[in-house]
Order: sequence, then C-alpha cells, then structure tokens
Amino acid sequence: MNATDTHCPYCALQCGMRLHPVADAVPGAPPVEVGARPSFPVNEGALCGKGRTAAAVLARSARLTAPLIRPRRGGELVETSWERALDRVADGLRETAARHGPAANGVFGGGGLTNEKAYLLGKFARAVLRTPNIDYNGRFCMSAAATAHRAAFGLDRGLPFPLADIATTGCVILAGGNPAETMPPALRYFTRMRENGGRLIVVDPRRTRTADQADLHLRPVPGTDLALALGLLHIVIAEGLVDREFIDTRTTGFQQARAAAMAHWPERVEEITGVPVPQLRQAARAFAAAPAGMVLTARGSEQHSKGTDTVRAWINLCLATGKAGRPGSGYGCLTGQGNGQGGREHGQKADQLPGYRSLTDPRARARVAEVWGVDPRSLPGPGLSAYEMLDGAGTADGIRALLVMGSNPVVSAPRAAHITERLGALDFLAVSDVVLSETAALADVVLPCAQWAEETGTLTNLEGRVILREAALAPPEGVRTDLYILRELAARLGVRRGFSEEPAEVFEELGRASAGGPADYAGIDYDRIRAEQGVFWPCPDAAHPGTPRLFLDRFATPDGRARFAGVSHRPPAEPTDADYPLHLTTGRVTAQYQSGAQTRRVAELNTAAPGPFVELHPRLARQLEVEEGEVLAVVSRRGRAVAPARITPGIRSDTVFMPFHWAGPGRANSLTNPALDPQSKMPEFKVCAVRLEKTTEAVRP
Ligand SMILES: Nc1nc2c(c(=O)[nH]1)N[C@H]1C(S)=C(S)[C@@H](COP(=O)(O)OP(=O)(O)OC[C@H]3O[C@@H](n4cnc5c(=O)[nH]c(N)nc54)[C@H](O)[C@@H]3O)O[C@H]1N2
Ligand SMILES: Nc1nc2c(c(=O)[nH]1)N[C@H]1C(S)=C(S)[C@@H](COP(=O)(O)OP(=O)(O)OC[C@H]3O[C@@H](n4cnc5c(=O)[nH]c(N)nc54)[C@H](O)[C@@H]3O)O[C@H]1N2
Ligand code: SF4
Ligand SMILES: [Mo]
Repeated sequence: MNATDTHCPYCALQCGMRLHPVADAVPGAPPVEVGARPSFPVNEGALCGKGRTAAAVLARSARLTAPLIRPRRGGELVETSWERALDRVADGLRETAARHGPAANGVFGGGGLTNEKAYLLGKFARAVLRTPNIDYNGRFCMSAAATAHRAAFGLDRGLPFPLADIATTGCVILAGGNPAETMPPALRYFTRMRENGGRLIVVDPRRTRTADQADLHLRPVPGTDLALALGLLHIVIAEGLVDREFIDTRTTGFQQARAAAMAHWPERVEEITGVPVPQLRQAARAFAAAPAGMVLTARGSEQHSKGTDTVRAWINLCLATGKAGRPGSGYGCLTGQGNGQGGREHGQKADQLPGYRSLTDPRARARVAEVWGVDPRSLPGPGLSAYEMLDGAGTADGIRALLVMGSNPVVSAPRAAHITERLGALDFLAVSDVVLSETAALADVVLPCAQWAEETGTLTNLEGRVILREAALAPPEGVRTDLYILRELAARLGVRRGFSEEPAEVFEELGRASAGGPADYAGIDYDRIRAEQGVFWPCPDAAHPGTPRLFLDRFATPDGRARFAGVSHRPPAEPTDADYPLHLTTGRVTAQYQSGAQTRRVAELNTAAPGPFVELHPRLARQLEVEEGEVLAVVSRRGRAVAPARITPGIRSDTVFMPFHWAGPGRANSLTNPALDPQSKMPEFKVCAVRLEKTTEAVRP
C-alpha cells in the first residue's frame, strides 16, 4: 500500500495530511499513521494535535464494529446483523409515517458529513420519507452568519476570499473567534499580516491564546457585540471616516444603519459592553484608516439570540468603511465543522434544496425534482429547525421517530437534559455513528459507519474550497458507509433508484442538482480537485476557473449592491439578577473536538484535556473563597454542572467560562439557554445567567 494524500476528519480548515500504512500494526491498533502533506496550501503541512492523533479512532478498539439493537424498551443494546438492523430502522420509520403521517419522521444531520452524504440525506428525507423535518447541527454553528450573509450580500460563503488573503490586509477585527485553539494552523496568516505591518484587534471576554497575539484586545461582556459593532460605526461616522464613494456606488440602506449607529454613542456603548471609550476609538480609527481591512466573526459573536443582527452590524462597519468587495477586504465567518460550509449547501437544512436553493422557490423545486425524478408537488415545504425539532420530539405534534447521522445532541444541544428527555420520549430513534456516542447510547438501533480515511468524499472548507478526502484504507469488517445505509433504507422503503453508494456518482448528481443555483458545483469533479488542490465554488462548468474571491465586481443581490441593516442592540435573552449574578459563556479547548465523541477516545488528547473546568477571575475566586482545582457547581435556571475551578486573570470578573466537550456532571449544556435567534434559529450558547456554589459533588459520574 502507498501513502494517501487526504484531509483531517475534524474542523473546517480541512488541513491536508498524508496517511502512511502501518505495515506491522498489531490487531486493534490504528492501521495508518498521520504525516505531513506540505503541498496542500491551506495548512502548509502543519497540523494541530487532533489532526496528528486522528488515526487513533480508526482502530477497531476505539469504535463500533457491529450494528446494535435494543430488543426491548428499557433493555440493553445488543449486537445484531446488518439485515436485522436495517429492517428495524425501515420498520420504525414506516410505522411512524403510517400512524402519524410523514412529518412525524425527523432527520438530524451533521456539518461533518461529506457533501455526498449531506446531499443524499436531504434527498432521503424529502424524496423517500417525504418529511419536511430535516435539519442539522450546523444550525447550532454558523446559521446566524449564514442568514446575515444572504441578507447583506445575497450569497452565503463563509469566507469570500482565500484564508491566505488575511496576510495581505491592513487590519483584522476578529470578533468571538479563538483560532489559536480552534484552528491552530490558520494562525500563521494573522501572524504574517502583523509581520507585514497589519494590526489584529481581538474581541473576546477572555484573554485567549489568540487575544495574546493581538495589537488590541477588547473584552466585552458576553452578549454585547451588537452594541460594540454599532459603537464602532458611530465613531467612524462621527469622525468622518466613512467611504462615501463606496457607500454611494456599491450599497443600499446606509441611512437606516446610520440612524441606528447614532443612537449608540461611545459612552453608552462603554456602559453596555464594558469596553472603555478610548479602546473603542482606537479600534474604530485603526480599522477605518487601514487601506484594506476585514471583520471576521466566529461563534463568540454569532451564537446569540441576536446573532444575525450582530453579524449585520459587523457587516455595516465593513460597508461604511469600504472594506468589502475589494481585494484584501471583506467580512467573513470562520466556519467550524469539517464540512460546515458544504453541509449547509446541499439540502440537509430545514428550508433548503441542493446548490443552496430555496425550498420555497418554485423553479428550484422543479429543477431538483427533475434531477430526482419526482413530482415537484411531492416535495415537502420547510420544516422545523434543529432545536425546535428536538424540543418537540415525542410530543403530539412533534416528530415521533428520528434518524441521527453525524451529531451528538445529548452533549451539544442547549438545555441538554431536556433534549435527552425528549429523545427518550420518541417512539423510535436510530443513530448512525462511528462510536457509541451519548446519543447513540439512547437509540433503538445503532448503525456503525465508516469514517474519513475509509471512504472518499468531498468537503467544502471554510474558504469555499471544495476538497477531496480520499479513502486510504477499507473500513473494518462489520462497518458500512452512510451512503450504503441510505441506499439500503431507501430500498426498504420502496425507492430502489437514485441512491448510489458510490461517492463519485453521488457527487456527479449533486453537481447536476446544484447547476444554476447559488452554490454551483456543476464544473467540479474529483480529478479536477486532485489536480488543483481544491476548487472554489461557484464553478458552473468544466472550463470555469472557480471563484476564490467573491463580490469584486458586484454583490450577489439582485441590484448588485450590498445591503446595510438598521439593527439596534438588545440585551441577552436571560439577564443576570440577584439569584444568577454571573454570565456563563461556553466554547472550546484545543485538545477536544465538539461533543468529544471522537477525541475523548484518544489517549494523548485526554491527557492534554482530561475533563471539564470552570474558568473564573481571581477576584471572583477570592469572593467565593475558592482555590484552584476546587470543585464548583455552576447553576442556571435549567440545571447544574459540576467541575473544578480554573482561576485566570484573563477572564472578566463578571463572567465564567466552560468548555462543552464532556457529558455527565460537567456537561456545560446542562446550563445553556435555548433562546433562539428569530431569524436564524441559532440558540444562545454564548451567554446565560448562572451562580457558582461550592460543592462536594463528584466531578465524574
Ligand atoms: N479544538 C477545537 N477546535 C475546533 C472545534 C472544537 O470543538 N475543538 N470545533 C470546530 C467548530 S464546529 C467550530 S464552530 C469552531 C469554533 O471556533 P471558535 O468560534 O473560535 O470557538 P469558541 O471557543 O466556541 O468561541 C470563540 C471565543 O468566543 C468567545 N466568546 C464567548 N462569548 C462571547 C461574546 O459574547 N462575544 C465575543 N466577541 N466573544 C465571545 C469565547 O471566550 C471564545 O474564546 O471551532 C472548530 N474547531
Ligand atoms: N455550549 C455549547 N454548545 C455547543 C457549542 C458551543 O460553542 N457551546 N457549539 C455548537 C457547535 S458550533 C456545533 S458545530 C455543535 C457540534 O456538536 P455535535 O453535533 O454533537 O458534534 P460532534 O461531536 O462533532 O458530533 C458528531 C457525531 O458524529 C459522529 N461522526 C463523525 N463522522 C461521522 C460520519 O461520517 N458519519 C456519521 N454517521 N457520524 C459521524 C461522531 O462520532 C459524533 O458522535 O455543538 C454545538 N454546541
Ligand atoms: S486545525 Fe482542524 S483540520 Fe487542521 S489538523 Fe486541527 S482539527 Fe484538523
Ligand atoms: Mo461548529
């Protein structure tokens, strides 16, 4: 066997890596070794610890290798055959539809799934189950930025330029992102920008490793970025730093944005955000003065019940200063999951058809129905968003059966104890996963699926670059691919055509279904991706070069102009009070990934990040008489979580932080508030009200 050039299983950077077969692997050990692949441009050979150790989860000992079935409700899961497992899933879905109608079946996908899987999952929901109720964990990830992108620019691609362009710009405002820990190899582009004389402004309530690199660190109260962005725009306008020509020729709606910003004068913004006026002025002036500039947001700014408006306010700042639609300038969102971008383009979203087409657009329906060989009238309309679907699960008008592919909501959904209860109330739950995740452990049937290095497929990284993750080895005995699972389920439910388990065939069909849509992949094929180190969409035909940079001539709105928005600040859904006096915010550490389902199975990563913790300021620690490592209960209106204290002067003294990677007593999502952003249905993961209590409770279950 030769070495295979492929990509990391985890985040949206999709670092290139080379897998080398291990000739004398002991039984149960990883059959390949991860090595560098310097020729891939995005990460230039660098990998973070998760990527470097990714092969560990390929070992038989780390994962599921036989389907599991629960013969009796309340009984244990036991091993079964694929035939029996698939029959049982098909029966569960069929019976649910017969009893309660097709909309009682739900599908929950994931932003880590390849484009081929996401596409086929959407087709399975709409054309086989005929349910409107399909959504995915990307709703919890970048849905607010996506909604804002579409409204402001007419198109949603996380970064409208290649990541390397960051090195060429003059000033970056990075709001609510910690790439030093969440995408370490990407940090090089920020470092190069600073070496070239550019300035980095980081907006984060915590002094993260990313904030350590900044020229200026603004430390707002969680949930106040909207006021902050409006305040910066206020200063830009008041000091005459706007780009009038850009506003006149390339935008609409400035007057409303201006009026809203004028109500957010610096002293008022200092009061709301806690960021001192001189720092606000410094940031606004540095950004406006730079010849080119970017605002980049990530989950810290976006995961709020006003996430969409917050991103619109950041975009307003870019537009007012002429920093969009020009080389080296623009607004971008740092997408999170491996296929966070592609996963939101091809139809696993509640309101969407492949090619980023709208499910309510008659022409899009007709086009996709034609490719699928179905009557457009048979396609259901938009369904419930991720949290709404889980929240109503098992209720009279909610879903009664659910197929989960690529997510672990028992750990990652907001108000997770309630969601766990709702999953338990379903008539039927099936989960396809690599490992027995906390969600899979609740299922009636668990289907053990192949993973990254064992199957080929495309993903679209945070830049909009469609890359090919190549199979390097065969899946172990007993494991099947998600495409196989969908094909077999479709067949059992009476649809024997149009569900290939060959990724290249599915990709070819996806290309056709996307043709003419906003995210047009029609000109991309596997060989071309191999030859060109990825192809940027839109790419409508084989002769088209792809589109690394969007909006240079016009924005994707009907009139070609970007749209300002007249948005105003509002407080978080749950303000602090005497009973819950502190803000809780949540996020990530370098060595664990998401719900931890994969990375908690890697010894080296567990040594680096063994469990949950509560970050708090020394002043708060003194008040509570808490020492480093002492166990604390964090209590919110939804529940409690228990974890050791980690005392650090980097965090605001009115705020505590917990990573969300663990289940059990330290689960951060036992606390979080599911208040949804009305536009994007993004939950408020990044701020809720809590108190701290000293406790003798055990930190491990
Ligand atoms: N190691 C690791 N890397 C990952 C992942 C992982 O789980 N682990 N997941 C991947 C995925 S899916 C995603 S979405 C990305 C996420 O990548 P990031 O968005 O970089 O990660 P987070 O830690 O969720 O949030 C970033 C920062 O937001 C700050 N923050 C909290 N509240 C606020 C606020 O109100 N305003 C502002 N301005 N900042 C705030 C937090 O302190 C935190 O430092 O990471 C990807 N990469
Ligand atoms: N409190 C708090 N909660 C959060 C966040 C936060 O910042 N704070 N962030 C949110 C964000 S941004 C995200 S993206 C979500 C992520 O949360 P989850 O959706 O739970 O993400 P993962 O842990 O990546 O779950 C993926 C699951 O799919 C499995 N899997 C991996 N590859 C495949 C595959 O190819 N096929 C199948 N069938 N399964 C596969 C994995 O083993 C794992 O069990 O969490 C959200 N929750
Ligand atoms: S930064 Fe992301 S893609 Fe790169 S090695 Fe780490 S987890 Fe993998
Ligand atoms: Mo994410």
